[in-house]
Amino acid sequence: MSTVREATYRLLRELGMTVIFGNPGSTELPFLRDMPVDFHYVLGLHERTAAGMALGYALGTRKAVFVNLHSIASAGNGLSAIQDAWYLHAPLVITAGQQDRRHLLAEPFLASRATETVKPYVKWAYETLRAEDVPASIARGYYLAMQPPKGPVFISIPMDDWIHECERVEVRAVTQTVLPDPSALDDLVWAFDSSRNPALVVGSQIEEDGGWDEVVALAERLNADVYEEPIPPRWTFPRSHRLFRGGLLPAQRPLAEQLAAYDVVAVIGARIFLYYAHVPGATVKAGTKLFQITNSPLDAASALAGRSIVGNVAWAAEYLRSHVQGRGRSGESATQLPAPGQEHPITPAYLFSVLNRLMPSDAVIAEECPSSKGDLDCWITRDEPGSFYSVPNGVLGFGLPAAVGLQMAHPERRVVCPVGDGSMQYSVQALWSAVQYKAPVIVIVLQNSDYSALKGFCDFTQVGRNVPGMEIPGIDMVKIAQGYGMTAQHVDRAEELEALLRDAFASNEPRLINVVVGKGGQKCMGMDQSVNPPKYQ
Ligand SMILES: Cc1ncc(C[n+]2csc(CCOP(=O)(O)OP(=O)(O)O)c2C)c(N)n1
Repeated sequence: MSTVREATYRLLRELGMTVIFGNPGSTELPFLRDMPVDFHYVLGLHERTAAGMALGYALGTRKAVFVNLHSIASAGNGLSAIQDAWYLHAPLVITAGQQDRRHLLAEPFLASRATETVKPYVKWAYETLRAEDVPASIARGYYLAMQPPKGPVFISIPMDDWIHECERVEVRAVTQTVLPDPSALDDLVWAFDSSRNPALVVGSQIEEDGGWDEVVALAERLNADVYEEPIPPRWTFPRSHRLFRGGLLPAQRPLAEQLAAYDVVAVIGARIFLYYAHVPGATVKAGTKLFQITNSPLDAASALAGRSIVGNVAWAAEYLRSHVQGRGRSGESATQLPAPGQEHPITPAYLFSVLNRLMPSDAVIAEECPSSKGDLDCWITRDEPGSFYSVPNGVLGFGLPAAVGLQMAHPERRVVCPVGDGSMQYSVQALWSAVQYKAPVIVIVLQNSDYSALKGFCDFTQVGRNVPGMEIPGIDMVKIAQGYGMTAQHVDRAEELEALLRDAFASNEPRLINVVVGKGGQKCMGMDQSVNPPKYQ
């Protein structure tokens, strides 16, 4: 027999979860005391940051990560990162302390209803009924978190549980690959073989299932045009590939128009479809045969049209590649955009074109720059797997902690975080963690001193500009970063930008560069008024 605490550390070690991201409080201290020396505790000064770094670390390592939050206090503060993990299918095993169960009924200070609070955004929310169930609950949470579609689980643990006696829990082998139905894939093979003009839509689950190479090989065998899913939280196809056609627009009618020329469309590893503005229209043009391959039964059930095939995306792509007939294609060369010039104020397009030229080819981008997304999409090319991550469900605060967690997961790659001056404020404390844990992330703040994306949405939907809370003047990002101990620089002249970026890449330290850019928001997620957006007035 051992204590619950000892049995838990043994289990965590055997499950490979020896890096713990957290923010502590009184209800976690009985667990955290005398942490074994082979464990590494990563402190986030705010729970959005702690859970957000864990999310980045889970995405980078492709393994489950253990998070220890503080009762309802932390579960509430960390909820936006938990929902990011839900939408990104990131396996987080999140625990939080509960008050001592011996006086819980009397609602003591810090009594927690955290399980009810997080429930919609986790695969399992549980409070241990008996102290000796703690290790077995964590083991169950781990297996569930790792089962595709992966995702977060949440376990609330009363603080008196850790000192009880319990049996050790044996780690079991639980397989994680669920194969799609070959007869359903044969129907898609037949559809491809009889198609005039097929297209693929690639989505984030390709990376989850490790299917990058298989999907590229399938696209090349079909010689099919390839589109990225709308508002992609990951890029899952080489951007400079001859078959790559860019991203789909996140609204019904314009998206259907983008796909109108194709008679067979296979959506691989994405939802059908993620929309933003409501622009009524068909999902795809009548007559287009639509298929979805997804590792998520939920996404299959909620698809708006088409035939859904549930199972491992990499396996499906390899099956399709080896069964479809190869197709030819007459050569076309991609049109080259003229390089953006130096202007004052600096344009996001210029910033990204210079960054793209200077970044190592394996650098990783964790992006959160709402109104500059379009420019980033145009000018940043990444051709390697695991190179791009972005906000999965529009809740800001994702980018910076994700970048720090990704950098910890990839010490050999450089992580760059282009982030809006507004977005930065939702999780700014991650700067401190980057410094303390020597994660050499390069943070590029796009300072336009307003919420440009929201102003753009005002124009797009004809709400008008008479809306409060759109300006954010007077933030000194350099001083804030320096206050957290980070080297930081400010630039507002285009001709000075390149030298600063070169210097950041040459150094092996975390760095913040605050770039004053022009106001954005001329388009709404790549869309202008020609798509007939809704009017809210
Ligand atoms: C947590 C959260 N709060 C508020 C919003 C609404 N929102 C969407 S875009 C945006 C502006 C962000 O500003 P910034 O990062 O400076 O980017 P910009 O729009 O200027 O490009 C806001 C506040 C949100 N999506 N998430």
